[in-house]
Amino acid sequence: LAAYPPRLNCAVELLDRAIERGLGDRPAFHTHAETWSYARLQATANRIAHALVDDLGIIPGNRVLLRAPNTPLLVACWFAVLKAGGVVVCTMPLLRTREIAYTADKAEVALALCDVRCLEECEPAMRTRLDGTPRANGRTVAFGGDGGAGSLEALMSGRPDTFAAVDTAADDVALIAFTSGTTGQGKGTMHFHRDVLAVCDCFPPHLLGLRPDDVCCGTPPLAFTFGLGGLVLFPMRAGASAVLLEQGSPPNLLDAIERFRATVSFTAPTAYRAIAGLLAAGDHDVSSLRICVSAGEALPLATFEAWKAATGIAIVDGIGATEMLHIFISASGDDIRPGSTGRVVPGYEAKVIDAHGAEVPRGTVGRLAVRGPTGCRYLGDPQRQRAYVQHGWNLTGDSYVQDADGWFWYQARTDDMIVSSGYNISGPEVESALLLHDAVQECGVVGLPDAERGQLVTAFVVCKPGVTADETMVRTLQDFVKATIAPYKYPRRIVFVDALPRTATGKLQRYRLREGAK
Ligand code: 3SK
Repeated sequence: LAAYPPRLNCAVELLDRAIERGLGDRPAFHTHAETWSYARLQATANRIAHALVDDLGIIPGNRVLLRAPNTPLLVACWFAVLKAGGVVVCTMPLLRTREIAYTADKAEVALALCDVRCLEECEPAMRTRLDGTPRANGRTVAFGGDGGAGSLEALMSGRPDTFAAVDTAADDVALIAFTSGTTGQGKGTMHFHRDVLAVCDCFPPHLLGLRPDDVCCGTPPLAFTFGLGGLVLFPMRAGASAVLLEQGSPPNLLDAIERFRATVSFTAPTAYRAIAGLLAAGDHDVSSLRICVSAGEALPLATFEAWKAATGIAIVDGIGATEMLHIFISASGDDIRPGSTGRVVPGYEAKVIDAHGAEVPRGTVGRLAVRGPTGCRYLGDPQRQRAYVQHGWNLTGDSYVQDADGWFWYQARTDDMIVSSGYNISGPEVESALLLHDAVQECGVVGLPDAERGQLVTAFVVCKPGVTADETMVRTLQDFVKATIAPYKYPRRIVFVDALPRTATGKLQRYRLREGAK
C-alpha cells in the first residue's frame, strides 16, 4: 500500500481528482429519477461547503450529523462536510429520536443536515439532549424538500460551484461511524482521511478489480460503512458509477440490477437469499452482474449455493467491521472456498490467538486478531478501546479457525459461541445447517441458560409461508441438523417466531433473542 502524504483531504482525492482525470461528464450516481455526473456532484458539494462555512458557521473539526435515505444529495453533503474540514457523522434513516439524540450527544455534533423525510425524528433529537437539557448547537437544516427559506437548497443557491477545500492532515478524523448495535447501544468509531483512501486501495483493487464501466448497486445505507464503501468510495476511486436506492429492499435491488444493468452488488446474506427466491419464482435478467459481495453477517453455505445455482456467480464473502472501516478478510473471483471467509486482504495481517494473545496452531479455534492501515479508535471509550486493541492488534470479537493454507473459517462471534455440556458449539454453524432445510426462511441460534448443560442450544426459526410450525416440524428440523453437522450440535429447543430482531443494517441481534427468552 502506497504511503499517503501527511496532508490530504479524502474528499479532494476522491472527487476533485476524478474531475482532474477527465471524468466530469461521466455518471457518478443513478437513481430512478436522474443521473448525477461527477461534475454535478462536485459543483453541488462545493455549493453546500460554502453554505456550511459562510452561513452555518462550520469550522474545521466540527462534527456534522447527516441523515437521509441513500441519495446523491446525501453524498454531496458528505463531500461538502469533508471539504469544509468537518467530520461526517452519518446516521441510519431508521433511527428514532432517542437513538439520534444518543448519537448527537456522543459525537457532540454542531449541526444536522437532514432529508425532509427524516426530519420528524431529527429535529427533537437536535433540540434536546438525552438528559433533557437543551442542546447548544441544536440546528437542523433540511434538504430534499421544496427548497423554501432556511433549507439547504436556499442556502446553496447562487453560491460558487468552486470551493478551496480545507487542507486537512491525513490523520485528521474524517468520519465517525456508529456500530449498528448487535450487542446493545451503538459505539462511535473514528476514521481518518487516510483510512478512507486505504479501504479503497486494499479490498477493491485486490479482490474485486473494479473498472470504470462498472455499475455498483446495493441495499446498505451509506451510514453503514459497508454501504459507504461499496456504493460511494470504491466506485468513485475506480471512476465507476453506483445506483442509489432510497428503499434498500431485496425486490428493489433486483429491480435496480435489471434496470441499470448493474455489474457489482453489495448486500447482506439475507438479501441474496431472498433475491435467489425471487429469481426462482419469476422471469428476471441479472446477467449483467459479474461480482456479488456479501458482508454484515457470515454467509451461510446454503445461501452461497442458492445464489450460485440462480446466477452462476460465487458470492465474495467478506468480513469487515465498523471499527476497521471495511473488509479485511475475503475471497475473490475464482479463488473461493465455499464456507470459508477467505484470506487476509492485502495490506492487512490477521491471526488466530488464544485468551492470552498467543497465536494458536492452524486448525484450532481462537479469537481473530487483525492489523493494517485502518484500525479501531472508539470515541470517548478508553475501556472498550483497551479491550478491542491489544498490542497493536484489533480483536474483532469473532472466533475463527485458520487452515493450513491460510484460509479463515468463521465459527461465531466470540459472544455467540455456545458452551453446552462441555462442547463448544457455534450458533451460526447451526443456523447454516437449519437454513439448508426447505422449510426454513430465517433463523437465529443462541445458548440459553440450562441447569443441566450450562447452555441449551436454542433455535428461533421463521418458517417459509405455508409450512406448519408444529411439534412434527421441530423433530424434522432436529433430525435434519443431526444428519447435517455433528449431532451434538442440534438445537434441543426450537421456537417458531414470525420475525427475528435485526439492527437497521440487517444484522441479527442474538442478544435480544437471549434476553427475550429469559
Ligand atoms: O459487518 C461487516 O462485515 C462489515 C463489512 C464492511 C464494513 C463494515 C462492516 C461492519
